[in-house]
Amino acid sequence: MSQKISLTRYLVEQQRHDGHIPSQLRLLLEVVARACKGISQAVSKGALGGVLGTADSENVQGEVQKKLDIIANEVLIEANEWGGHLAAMASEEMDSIYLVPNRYPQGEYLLLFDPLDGSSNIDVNVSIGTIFSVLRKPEGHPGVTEEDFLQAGSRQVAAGYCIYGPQTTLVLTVGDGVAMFTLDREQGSFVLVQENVTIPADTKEFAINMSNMRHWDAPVRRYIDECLQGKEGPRGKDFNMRWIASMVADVHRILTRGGVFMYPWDKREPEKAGKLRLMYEANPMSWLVEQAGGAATNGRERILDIAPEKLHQRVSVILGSKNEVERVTRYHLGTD
Ligand code: P6P
Repeated sequence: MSQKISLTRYLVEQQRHDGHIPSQLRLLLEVVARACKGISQAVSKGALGGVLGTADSENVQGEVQKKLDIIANEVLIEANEWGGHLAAMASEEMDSIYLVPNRYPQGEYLLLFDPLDGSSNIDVNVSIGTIFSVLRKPEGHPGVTEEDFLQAGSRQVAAGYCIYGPQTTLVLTVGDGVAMFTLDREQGSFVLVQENVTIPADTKEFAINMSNMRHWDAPVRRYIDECLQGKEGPRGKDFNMRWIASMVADVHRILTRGGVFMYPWDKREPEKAGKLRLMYEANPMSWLVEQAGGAATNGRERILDIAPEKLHQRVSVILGSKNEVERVTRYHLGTD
C-alpha cells in the first residue's frame, strides 16, 4: 500500500525543497486546514446540528446570511487570530477587516476568505466550500489598514479552497502547482490524493447560469450560442453544460476534468462589474486555475492583474480550459 502523505508532511517537504513555504506560512495553512475540518463537521451535521436556515442578519453584500455562513466565519477567525502568523483577516461576511487583537503577536500575512461559498446550496445538501487567499502584509508602516489588502491577485503567496461534498477535499497552491488533499476522517488528517493538477486546454463542457442569457453582453451570447449549435455549428463539436451554483464545486470539476466557468457582467445591475468578488473568490480561484495550466480573465484582462480598489469589489469571471477562456476573451476584445 503506497504511503499516505499528510498535508503536514507535504508542506514540510515543500518548505525543505523549494523554500516556497516559510514556517509562518506553513503554520497559517495548517491552521486554515484545521478550521476547514471544523467547518466540514458543522456542515455535515445539517439539520441535526440545528445549523440550517438563515440567521437574522445580512452581510456587506446585502445578502441574507445563513447560520452556517456565520459559524464558518467565526471558526476561521477563532482558529487564526492567536497563532502569531497573521496581521489581519478579511471576509465576505464582515464589512471591514479584522485586526488580530493586541493580546496576540502580529504576523506578516493577511488572510482573506469566503467562509462558506455557495450558501444557497446549504439547505439542499449540495456541495459548498471555503475559499481562501493569502497576501503578505506590506512593510514600512505599523498596523494594518484596508488599503494593505488591496493587492493584485498576482501578489498572492498561497490560495485554495476546501470543498464540502461527498469528500471533504482541500485544494492548495503556493505557486508551485496545485495539490489536492482529501480528509481521512478516521485519521482526522488531510491526505495527498493528487499533485501537479492539470486542466486540459480544450473542453466540451461549459458552466454558466443560462437563466441570465437575455441579460448577457454580445460576446458571451455569441460564445454560448456557438456551443449550443454543437457539431453543426462553427465549433464542430457538441458541448455539455453544468451549473451547480456553487463556485467551489464548479471550479473543482474544472480542475478535475476541464471546462470553462463563466459568471460574466450582465445588464441586471450594470453598475456592478459582476456577481463574484475579486479578493476572496476570483483571485484565489484564478491563481489555482493558472497554476493548473488554465486561464482566468474578466473577459478583457487577466484577473490576477486587476488592481483592486475596494475590499468587496465584484468582477466578471471567465476561467478554466485555456483555449476556451482565450476564445471568450478574443470575442470581448473583438480580435476574433
Ligand atoms: P447564481 C454562490 O452564491 C455564488 O457566489 C457562487 O458560488 C456561484 O457560482 C454563484 O454565486 C451562483 O450564482 O446567480 O447562479 O445563484
